[in-house]
Amino acid sequence: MLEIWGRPYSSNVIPVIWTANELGLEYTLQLAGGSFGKLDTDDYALINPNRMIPAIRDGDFALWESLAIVRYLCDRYDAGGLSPKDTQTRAIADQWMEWSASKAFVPVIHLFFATVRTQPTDRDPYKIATLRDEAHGALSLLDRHLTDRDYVCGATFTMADIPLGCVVYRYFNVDVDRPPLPHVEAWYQHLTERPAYRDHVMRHFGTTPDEWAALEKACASEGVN
Ligand SMILES: N[C@@H](CCC(=O)N[C@@H](CS)C(=O)NCC(=O)O)C(=O)O
Repeated sequence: MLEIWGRPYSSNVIPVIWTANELGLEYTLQLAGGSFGKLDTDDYALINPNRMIPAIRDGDFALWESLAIVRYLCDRYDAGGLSPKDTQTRAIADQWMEWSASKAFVPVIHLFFATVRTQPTDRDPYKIATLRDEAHGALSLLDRHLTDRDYVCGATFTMADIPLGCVVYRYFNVDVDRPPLPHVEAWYQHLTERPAYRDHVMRHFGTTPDEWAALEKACASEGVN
């Protein structure tokens, strides 16, 4: 059976868990990283020598790097569906997945840490506004792209929507004022209709250290560890 190693609240693990559920795959979640540890073990180094999450094991095959895992799962289990068959459509999917990691993820994750993971008394309004502007600037490009298409690759949902869908959930759910992004908002509404997105991406972040610790502990009921 497929094994996914990681924590279900971790930003790079969420796309992998969403993909597996979108594909209807059976898997076991092996809780690792953060308070679950295990990354320093010799056994884990055989799965991911970077000692980071996520990683998967599919039979004898091990793979790390979240977006490589998303591509692998879609290629192996839904070629021609979530993984577009047409070479140029596939290239466009790859382009936006790379762009998600290089341009959109970075300001949004920093904005997330500057808000959700920083106690209100320690938050820096200038830093938050700067990160919000950077995130908005990046996502404006996606907004223009989505002007005349429902999903990133066109009329249907593909793997290209997955990393960006995770980024956008965080952006839309941190406590900041946001300028409008009408086409991204419409696309996000489509994503919220997908059960796997609702169950595995639209999760409460935990806003205090205690709440966060409780969420981490609750993960144990979702995994085999
Ligand atoms: N580029 C890598 C980044 C992996 C990464 O940064 N993982 C973080 C969690 S999001 C990690 O392993 N941190 C150590 C930990 O959680 O204990 C990927 O996309 O898989």
